[in-house]
Amino acid sequence: MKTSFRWYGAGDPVTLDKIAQIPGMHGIVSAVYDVPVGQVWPVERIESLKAQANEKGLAFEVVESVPVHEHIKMGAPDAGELSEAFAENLRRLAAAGVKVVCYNFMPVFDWLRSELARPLPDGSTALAYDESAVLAMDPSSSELSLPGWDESYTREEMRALLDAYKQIDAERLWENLGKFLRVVIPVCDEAGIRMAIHPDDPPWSLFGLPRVITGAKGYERLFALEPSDSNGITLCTGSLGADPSNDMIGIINKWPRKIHFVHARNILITGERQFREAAHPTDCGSLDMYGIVRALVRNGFDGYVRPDHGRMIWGETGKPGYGLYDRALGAAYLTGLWEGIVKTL
Ligand code: DNO
Repeated sequence: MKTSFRWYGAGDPVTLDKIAQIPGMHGIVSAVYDVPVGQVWPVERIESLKAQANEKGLAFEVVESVPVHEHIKMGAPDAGELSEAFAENLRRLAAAGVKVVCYNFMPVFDWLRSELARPLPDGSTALAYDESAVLAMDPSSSELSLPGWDESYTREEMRALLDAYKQIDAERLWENLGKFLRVVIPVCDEAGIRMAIHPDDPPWSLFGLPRVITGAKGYERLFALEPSDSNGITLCTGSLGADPSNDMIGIINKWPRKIHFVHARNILITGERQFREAAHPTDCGSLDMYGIVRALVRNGFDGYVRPDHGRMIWGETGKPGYGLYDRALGAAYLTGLWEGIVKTL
């Protein structure tokens, strides 16, 4: 396991120095955040991220995310050109030593939550999701923008986008994903870099927008589109786990070579389509974190794992889900779990 930590760049209050002090930390997960979606990242910017990480003894081998332009997802006339630009980004990242690129194919919205800071009995706060509260929001309003998102739209842009997606059902989205992968996967194979699609979060459709990467059925179809192992996944336990019918251990056992990146986090399911995020250990939530990590170890997984969203604890303030303390505790828990499982195999 290569333990990794998401870093939002120079403005992130969680500095590289702090990340480097977490025991067992292999590297950072980051991105060039200020180049508009669809444009190629300047080589100097990629190199600078790498240099900053390396200077602190951290690797920079995972990018999260290279965002996929909405025109690619909706199959607009410039989708081919935009996919070529994405492929050029992959070549540049591979040349800088990046091994894995996380991306998603969710129309319009990335991950969604209804609350950023739900107070928990122990005085900490956590992100939470309640479907009725989400559906009560106006999708074209700024209420629906989350601080961890890679981009946000103006109200007008959002309306136009939602309108354009009325033509796109799940089948069309699959077709467009297939076209995109046919451009980028051969480039990955050649350059030695792997694509790791992030599951839809939550793993079901919302606001009439299709979501297709929601569990085993979706993975079956995804892998059939491009059988190369470069066409792989980010196993995000918290995203997939929001749907209790997702058997994550089964997914790991079935497709171990397709898992290039793991987002390990726990959630507590509090009702039908309701959950709140929890501390990482198994006993704190609804997911069998031990079983998941054990399945990874047993299948010889040797890829990148990052603790995912943490609660806000010890009075920390910052980007919801992306503070230092609870994610660092998560990293330490995962490292211990890993060591214990490996040594008793
Ligand atoms: C949420 C993250 C996602 C993820 C993207 C990948 O915290 O897991 O925003 O980065 O969906 O493209």
